[in-house]
Amino acid sequence: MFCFQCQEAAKGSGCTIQGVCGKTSEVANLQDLLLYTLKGIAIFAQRGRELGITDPATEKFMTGSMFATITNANFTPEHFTASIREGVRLRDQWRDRLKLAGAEVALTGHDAALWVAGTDEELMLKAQEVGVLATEHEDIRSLRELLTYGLKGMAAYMEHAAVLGYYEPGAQAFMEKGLAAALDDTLSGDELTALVLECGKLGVDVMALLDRANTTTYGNPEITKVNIGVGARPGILISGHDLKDMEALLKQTEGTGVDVYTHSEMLPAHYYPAFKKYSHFVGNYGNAWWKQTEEFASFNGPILMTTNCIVPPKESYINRLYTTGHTGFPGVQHIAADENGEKDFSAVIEQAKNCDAPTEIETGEIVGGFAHAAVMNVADQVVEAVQSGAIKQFFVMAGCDGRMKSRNYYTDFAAELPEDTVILTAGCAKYKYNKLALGEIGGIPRVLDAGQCNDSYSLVVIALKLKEVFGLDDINDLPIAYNIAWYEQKAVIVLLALLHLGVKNIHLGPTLPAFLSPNVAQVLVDTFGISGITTVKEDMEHFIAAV
Ligand code: FSO
Ligand code: SF4
Repeated sequence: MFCFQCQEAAKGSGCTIQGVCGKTSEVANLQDLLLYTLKGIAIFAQRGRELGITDPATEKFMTGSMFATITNANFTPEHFTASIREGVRLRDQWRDRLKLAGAEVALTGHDAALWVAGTDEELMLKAQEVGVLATEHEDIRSLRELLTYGLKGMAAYMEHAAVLGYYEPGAQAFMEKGLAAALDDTLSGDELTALVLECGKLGVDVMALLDRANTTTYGNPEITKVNIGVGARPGILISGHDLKDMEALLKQTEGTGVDVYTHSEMLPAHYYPAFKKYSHFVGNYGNAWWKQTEEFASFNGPILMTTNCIVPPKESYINRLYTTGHTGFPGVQHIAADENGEKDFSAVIEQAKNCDAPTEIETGEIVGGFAHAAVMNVADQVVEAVQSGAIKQFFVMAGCDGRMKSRNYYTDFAAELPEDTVILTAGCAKYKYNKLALGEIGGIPRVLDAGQCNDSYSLVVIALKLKEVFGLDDINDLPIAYNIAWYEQKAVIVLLALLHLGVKNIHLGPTLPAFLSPNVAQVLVDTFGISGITTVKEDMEHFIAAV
């Protein structure tokens, strides 16, 4: 295996024996082959679209399969073997369809368009030929993977929007174009770079789409205090990002005597009006994804993982763990949707009834819900605070949390920020500082949490609004600094989206992606002023001097 798609890639270069995330070599290889299969489908689907032929089943398969290969989403070999076989079937169906239409297809002679799925053993052998390292040129490899990881993040957000009935045909078309391009040996580095930047544009479109899907379905997030203590009744803990699963679980648990708590990236569900009406929606339990092995143990009740990030479970709670959607882990019960997309969580609820109430690990409240609509409601207050000098600078510290000790930088950075600064956050990165007593400025909390990582879109809407209010020509003239933490591929699409919007001088940590070759990293430095992090002191001086 060779995988370097996340921030925790072994030795900062790539996992080769087993993933730091717990992914086996077998699963890593099968994920590579699934990606290759998707690229094969893309060769035909892209051409089909040009001719006006589309296939919803292929589109669903493509986004779902991309999502399943994201870090910490699915660890089940059988899932990937079945997906590869289904992918080859869809590809062949496309080939026949286009042949019938008399269409000429570029790259049709490529092995990805032709290979035949044999036995499981043959799939494993094939998988070893088609991984990341099959692209020999370091910069082309880097650009192909940067594009692929951006597409994976985009697929995750497309999927969340799709379950709520929202689609963006342009994003699907780009998914096909991008995947096919990642196979195309005739493309130059410049052409691939252009595709990477185009991916950022589609990233903005897809985040806007998901924002529309979420707010239309569940209302605009409101400024909300969330309980971090526990109640006396048994509970179900729900994690991940899927708000439709959240809604179904709340509905199905109503009146059962079982409470519902959020973990990690599901915390922002508390901010939506549609979920506030449930009195058994008690609070948020614990912290970011990587703390789950301790926190799931002490929760005592069942846990539902709707998306990544899953950590290989401990024996103490594996029998209480459930996956749904595109997540999976060997030996963990999976709840699939029926043909109408509905899910039955009764097994989870029945188990919860026989469990102890959660063990309390902390008490108090945290505040969030500062997505664009809520911030617009207090826009006058914010603008006045900036004009009076009460708020001197904003720091976007969105992104991800993770296991590495070096991420304590973000806690220290938040704690050391001057008192006339405000942190804008989204994603699980917030857990590094959302329980610090950072206070308020004239009633505005110094940490404004917009929501999940996809709600980074809200931060951009806020920045664009401030630019308008202050009559500025360039988003970079605002007193906003970007000190972003990344972990997995959704952060890649968020980053590409920010670059597309013209945001410059983003600091990215705790380390720069292993998949950026020195030359590709240099392009990002030269064009966008991207840099890594240094020490809190040095970075702080740099940021403060910049306003
Ligand atoms: Fe975090 Fe995991 Fe939301 Fe990611 S829980 S790391 S970027 O899946 O998606 O922020
Ligand atoms: Fe390693 Fe990250 Fe890949 Fe897991 S996802 S194998 S930790 S690089």
